[in-house]
Amino acid sequence: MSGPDLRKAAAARALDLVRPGMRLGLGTGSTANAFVALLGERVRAGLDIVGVPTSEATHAAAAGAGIRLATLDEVPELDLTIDGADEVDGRLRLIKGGGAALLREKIVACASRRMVVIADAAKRVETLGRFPLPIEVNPFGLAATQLAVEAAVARSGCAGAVSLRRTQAGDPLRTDGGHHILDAHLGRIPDPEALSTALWAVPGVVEHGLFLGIADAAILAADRDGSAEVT
Ligand code: ABF
Repeated sequence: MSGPDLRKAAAARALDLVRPGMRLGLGTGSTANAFVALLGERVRAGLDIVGVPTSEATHAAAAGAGIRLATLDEVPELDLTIDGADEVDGRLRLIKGGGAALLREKIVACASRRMVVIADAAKRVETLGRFPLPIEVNPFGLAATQLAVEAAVARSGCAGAVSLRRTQAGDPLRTDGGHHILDAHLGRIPDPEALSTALWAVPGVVEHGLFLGIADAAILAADRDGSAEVT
């Protein structure tokens, strides 16, 4: 099975969790997009829910699918958020932010009673860190913040380079919130909680892509002899 088929299988299973009247956080990325597309079909068939998107891209996709949308200010308490991830470990700790939407994703997930991850089972890892950790930073004092992030990374037992994410045109990437992203290429993160605490202590860090104690469940789809095994 192809990656898109696996993502769609995970998204379809997540749809089973949706009940009429729910206030839903809508994630970002291709797997979350698959969920939004399937949810849109249900909505057009009469399901009444309201969605809070985690990015401008998801806002556009969900609006195009006919989903009724609200801001988190209008609906500050959500029942369920469905979102993708870049890595998930055995304790449901995540790396997110490959799509540069981590800040809104974390705010929305934390405003939800439940957060469920949907992903290709290839995202499951023993130890977080093979995927570069995205760190969202304020543009002011970027060079100083990068140095402080590098020191925080080293203090928390990690090693590796930290780089500024750029667009294809070579410009520093801007998130929906107008911030930049530093990617920490660490290989492995032996103590995610220590790294999280160390990064939060850096003034220019707006948020980081370690989601610790936030996800309640993960729906992972793997290829089993040509069909999707969803667990
Ligand atoms: C978002 O999309 C991000 O937090 C994560 O970086 C990414 C996963 O994308 P995909 O589902 O396309 O693999 O959930």
